Amino acid sequence: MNKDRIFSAPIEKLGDFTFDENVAEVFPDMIQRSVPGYSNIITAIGMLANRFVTANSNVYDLGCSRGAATLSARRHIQQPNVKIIGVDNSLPMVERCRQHVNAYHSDIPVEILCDDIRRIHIENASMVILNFTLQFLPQEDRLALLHKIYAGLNPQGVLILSEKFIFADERVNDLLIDLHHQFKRANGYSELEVSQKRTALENVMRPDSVDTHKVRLKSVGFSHCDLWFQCFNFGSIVAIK
Ligand code: GEK
Repeated sequence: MNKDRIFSAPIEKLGDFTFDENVAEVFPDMIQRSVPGYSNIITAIGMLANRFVTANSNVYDLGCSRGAATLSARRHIQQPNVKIIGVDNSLPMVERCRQHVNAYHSDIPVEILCDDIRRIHIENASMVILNFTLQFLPQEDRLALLHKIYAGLNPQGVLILSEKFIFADERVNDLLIDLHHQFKRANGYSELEVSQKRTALENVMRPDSVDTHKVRLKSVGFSHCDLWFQCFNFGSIVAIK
């Protein structure tokens, strides 16, 4: 696996973080070393796919990157006539995702679209995965996307929404941010890497609180929703139509 060294040397003009060729190349290493609980969530997405995906339905993986969640879901789906649609607007990610997905044999077809998740149509879905993607949309676009997901889900369909969170209690918020940085340091990132990445992400990634997510999910109509996983300031919410 190619190692993420993107922010290891001082960068004079630190621009906004983008999912370009360099990031796509090292992405599996980057996300594994940066997101606490990432592997647990990927594993659980397989378990949830096994429970929720129904025959003759679609599964959407929105912001699929290199396809980790798609592959985990595909490995565990038992129902016939299911199709998985992965979507990402980064061409370098999409190219690697298609290669990666094709490297494994399965009877379940996967289509990887290079498109903006705000533009695609969602229909006949039994499962929609937003694994660390919603946080990259402008805050004003999040509600409309969730409305579209809700409308495209079948009754009893599930949305898995994994995000970085902020916390209203400042003391707790600072503690969890600090523990996240300690996690990154323990995974071999230097102080410089942690701080340059944080600056690059400042304008690009705007986390919401768990409460904000829950209120929004209820407002679009989800009957049931709650946090099913948390590690420091990262976690995942399950919402059922
Ligand atoms: C995983 N889910 O490994 N339309 C389409 N794609 C987008 C958009 C958009 N508007 N905005 C961002 N992306 C993956 C990890 S990464 C999370 C998801 C992270 C894409 C972007 O190109 C990137 O590939 C992905 O969302 C976010 O389970 O890097 O922290």
